[in-house]
Amino acid sequence: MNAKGLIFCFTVVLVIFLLVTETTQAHGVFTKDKSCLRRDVKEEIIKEIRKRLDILSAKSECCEGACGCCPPRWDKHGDSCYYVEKNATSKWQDARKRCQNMGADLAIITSSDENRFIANLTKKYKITSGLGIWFGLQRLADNKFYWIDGTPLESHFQAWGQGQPDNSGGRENCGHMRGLVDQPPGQWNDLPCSLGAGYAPYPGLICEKSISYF
Ligand SMILES: *[C@@H]1O[C@H](CO)[C@@H](O)[C@H](O)[C@H]1NC(C)=O
Ligand SMILES: *[C@@H]1O[C@H](CO)[C@@H](O)[C@H](O)[C@H]1NC(C)=O
Ligand SMILES: [Ca+2]
Repeated sequence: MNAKGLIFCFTVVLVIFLLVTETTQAHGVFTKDKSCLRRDVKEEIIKEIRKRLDILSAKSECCEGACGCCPPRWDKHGDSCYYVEKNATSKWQDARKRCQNMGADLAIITSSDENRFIANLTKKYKITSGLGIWFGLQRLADNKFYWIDGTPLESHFQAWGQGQPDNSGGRENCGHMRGLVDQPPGQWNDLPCSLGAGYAPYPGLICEKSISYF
């Protein structure tokens, strides 16, 4: 469990602790030596805790056993939420803006596990076109690839399709994951960051943001 998860779970424990303290003080329920609670009071406290736990668990229904939530229509993996959109935009930069408008950014893929998860999402959302989905990788002026958080791709996880990145025509500066016509799923390719109108349906996109803890 990560730090945010711990904080959430700690908060739950704290709420229960405060509840017990408050209830016991309100009723003046300690026996003479102040170490034991009377049985009837104990039962009352437990009943109250159950009631409040029910409210808490109703509020966190979306979490399914974990201490964190993704908004509806987003998919959870690790500490992130992912949003896939089909036929989104011909321009990588517009795809990025779209993600940012949702408090996210284009996805950064750091492991084969994450790549497999996203490849699975291309199946779930039926991303069939070879144009696939834009993600958060771009070639910068030094001719090297960087993730949008500034991490150089070099010596990190990569999943290029065969013969890629080929920088075809010398202007393929943006990264995408191919759709299901290119098997196996999950292969990366470099594409021009701005495709002509004739390319519709356009590449989709995948956004990523951190799980939210309430
Ligand atoms: C991807 O899907 C396969 C088949 O449904 C499943 O076994 C696997 O656990 C999934 N991988 C990830 C990383 O989600
Ligand atoms: C893709 O999006 C464009 C522009 O929004 C739209 O005109 C076109 O019909 C869409 N194509 C498909 C297959 O959804
Ligand atoms: Ca290419």
